[in-house]
Amino acid sequence: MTRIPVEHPRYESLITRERIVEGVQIGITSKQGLIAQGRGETFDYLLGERTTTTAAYAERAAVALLLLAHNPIISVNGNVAALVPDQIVALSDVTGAPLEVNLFHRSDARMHKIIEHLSAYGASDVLGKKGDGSLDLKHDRAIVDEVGIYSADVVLVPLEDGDRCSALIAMGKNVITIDLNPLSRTSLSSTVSIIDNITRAIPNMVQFAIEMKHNKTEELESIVDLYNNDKVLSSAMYEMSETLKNMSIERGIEWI
Ligand code: PTJ
Repeated sequence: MTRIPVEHPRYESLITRERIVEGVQIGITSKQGLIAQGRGETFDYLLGERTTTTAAYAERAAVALLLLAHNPIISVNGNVAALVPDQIVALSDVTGAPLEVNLFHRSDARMHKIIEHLSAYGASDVLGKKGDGSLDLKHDRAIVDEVGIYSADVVLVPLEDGDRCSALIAMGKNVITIDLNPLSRTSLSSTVSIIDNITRAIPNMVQFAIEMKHNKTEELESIVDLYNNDKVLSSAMYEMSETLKNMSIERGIEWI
């Protein structure tokens, strides 16, 4: 890994890049995952590289859904495994939602390496290898475990590529997504759309889960009932336009 000095103004962003590159080098992240990360970075820049108030509101609602679920599951792909392996295992532990590896660029070798990688961070019984369930999709993300994603009532799908989210919604599930693009098919179709970088969203959710774990069922239900996903999407777009406006003004460019 290239040494990045902590004083570097782009430290967090550069370290994240190093993690994704390392993920490719050790065979857990796809090369396409690098491009996905680059796309995410652009939206994060527009968002001001911070968790907005409405993103935190969505993260709390997502945790409430996971804690209320009878059969929750957390889907993991190559980018998630490279960026937040420790925190995704922690979220699984605190919410009781198992992890299932589900890949767009699926191969036995990557499945195996990701499961090994998560196990090294303390995960046990990672699902995904069985592949005895099927979603209504024409690509390898259709391959799921019967006891996992297939039968889950609440699914957390970070860094999605779009159509799986719709397929899961069509099956009557509640779907939580983490995607920095508020206009992606994923964000537009999910139950709770978290418009935040996964590197901030998952640690935030771990903290919320620790705080909310002993809340009464009615308290969690009320968080979910009051949740408004359209507000989250429109607020993310507003925040992005405000960041652009403020940056323009700071740099002496007239905002018209
Ligand atoms: O590991 P695999 O084989 O399952 O492949 C995973 C990728 C991510 C390559 C695959 O799902 C893919 O191609 O995804 P897309 O279509 O590029 O979509 C990824 C979405 O996640 C985009 O809307 C990005 O803006 C967003 N994104 C990228 N990095 C982050 C992110 N959102 C939150 N945090 C990030 N770090």
